[in-house]
Amino acid sequence: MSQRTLVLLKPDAVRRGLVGEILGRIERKAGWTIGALEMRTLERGILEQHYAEHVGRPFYEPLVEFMESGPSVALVVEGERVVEGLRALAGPTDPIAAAPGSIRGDFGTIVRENLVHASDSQESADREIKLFFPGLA
Ligand code: RTP
Ligand code: MG
Repeated sequence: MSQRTLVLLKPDAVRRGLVGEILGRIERKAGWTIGALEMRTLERGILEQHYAEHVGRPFYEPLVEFMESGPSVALVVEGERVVEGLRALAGPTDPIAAAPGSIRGDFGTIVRENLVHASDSQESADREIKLFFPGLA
């Protein structure tokens, strides 16, 4: 079933020069395509909406500060089961627990600086795509 999902390459991925590596992994999956892509430093307003579910948690404020610390790359990925597929490609939140072969497992060590975001459900994907790409049909 073809789906769309919202992916962010977080500021650590951009700072470390991993944009090409991560985009390459996504593009090489059979039939998956990048439908929209933009690089920009995310502002607090969009991050507050994006991470609304985490408001009040101890990691929330440092997470937002990290996310506004430099440019991110936002993209929409389209294709067969991309919502589940991008979560699998990213690996679990904690990079040390993530298997080698996943993006977080291969490149991360710190929970906060875990390189990528991928929508966790179709409902989240629809909401996040509207938030980051309001002009997209
Ligand atoms: P994401 O939303 O970024 O795709 O990641 P996720 O679903 O795997 O993780 P989530 O629970 O939604 O947490 C969002 C992001 O917050 C940071 N985080 N830090 N204990 C901590 O320090 C902590 N826990 C979460 C991570 O950057 C995580 O991706
Ligand atoms: Mg999440």
